[in-house]
Amino acid sequence: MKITKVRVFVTCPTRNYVAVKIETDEPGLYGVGDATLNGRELAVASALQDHIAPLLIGRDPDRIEDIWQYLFRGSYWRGGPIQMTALAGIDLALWDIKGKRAGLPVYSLLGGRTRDGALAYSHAGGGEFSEVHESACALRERGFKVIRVQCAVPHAIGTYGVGGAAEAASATWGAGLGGSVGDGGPMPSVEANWEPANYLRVIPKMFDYLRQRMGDEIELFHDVHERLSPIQAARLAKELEPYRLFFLEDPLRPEHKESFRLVRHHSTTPIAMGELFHNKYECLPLITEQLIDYIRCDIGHIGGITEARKIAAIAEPYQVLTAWHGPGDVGPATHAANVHVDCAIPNFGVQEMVQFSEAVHEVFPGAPEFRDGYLFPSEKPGLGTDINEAAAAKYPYQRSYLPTVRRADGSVHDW
Ligand code: CS2
Ligand code: MG
Repeated sequence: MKITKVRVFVTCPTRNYVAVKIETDEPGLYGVGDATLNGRELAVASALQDHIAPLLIGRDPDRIEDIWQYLFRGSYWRGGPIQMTALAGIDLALWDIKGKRAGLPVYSLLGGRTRDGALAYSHAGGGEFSEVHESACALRERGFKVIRVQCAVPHAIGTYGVGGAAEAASATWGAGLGGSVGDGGPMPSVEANWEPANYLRVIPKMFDYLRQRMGDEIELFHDVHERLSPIQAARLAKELEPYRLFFLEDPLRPEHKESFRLVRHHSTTPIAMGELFHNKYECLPLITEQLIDYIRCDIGHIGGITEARKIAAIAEPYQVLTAWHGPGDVGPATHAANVHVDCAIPNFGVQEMVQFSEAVHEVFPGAPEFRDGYLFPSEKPGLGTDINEAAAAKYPYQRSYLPTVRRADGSVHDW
């Protein structure tokens, strides 16, 4: 069997997605992968169509690991989000082909089910604690047993995880920093006047408010989003101990791996990290030193299923569980890959999910099913997702960027 065509799609149903379709010389046999990288979609699309696609024509799609090694090491310049997202798209499409060829869902190719479904979580947020509480209760009503909670930060204009806040901030600050980019596209939205001290004061109060009203049974956690210094993260993790978080996510920037030792030294709050790593090597110290409890890589940014199952295997003996990244800015094929891997490994922890819009479901049918707090992989051969090319063509790319953050003094901070 041979790869005959590699086609790349950039489409914007609700938000931009990049998809890759690998066609073969077996009539009707193709695979679809997701290669979406929020804010750098066109760079990944170019890496795929201008550099990687020509290298794949004529190769045997069955040789997934060989193609992975060839694309990861053969380019010499290895790693990084753009190349690893492109590689993930290819990898997912190849696993999709292999499953279709075998007549088996991908979880079966990976060794078969280790669980009926994957415990899922979604995002609750709000400006005020009462809004976060209302949002969390709505998710609990829908069956979620694990919920991420984010609230506004006093004096900040816009806050991560509080819908629409960053846009509001850019209305105030974006214009002040130049309202549009070179081709007239929208300036990245700006969260402004964000101060760690204000953040560190409000988060323990939010959990106190929620625990008093929701009790101890519901599993709650929070995403720091890489915004704290090591000692600030250690302080927050320690102060949150009484609220028994499921985990505290991304306390530090990915460049500060050694500093996780400081956080670990000061607190028993479970720690999660990983969405900003781009391959198994970047995860190693946090896993082998047991500095984290959950590895949260994004399967769509670390090179796909082939790499994810290795990361899970590395983590198993260290009792680190998986919690693959699953936000709205990776496509349904990555979400499907998440759940196939979740249901075929022994050390699964929890799976992030989002509710896709009707437009996304139209372009990319087959996202995993959510029932009573759990996600279930498709039983169809392959990943179970697809691309509706005609629908994709209805939604052309729209320039957009991730928000940025500035401190009170106007300096850049981590979003
Ligand atoms: C977040 C992401 O879901 C999460 O854990 O960290 O939503 C992240 O902000 C986006 O993927 C960035 O594009
Ligand atoms: Mg996160």
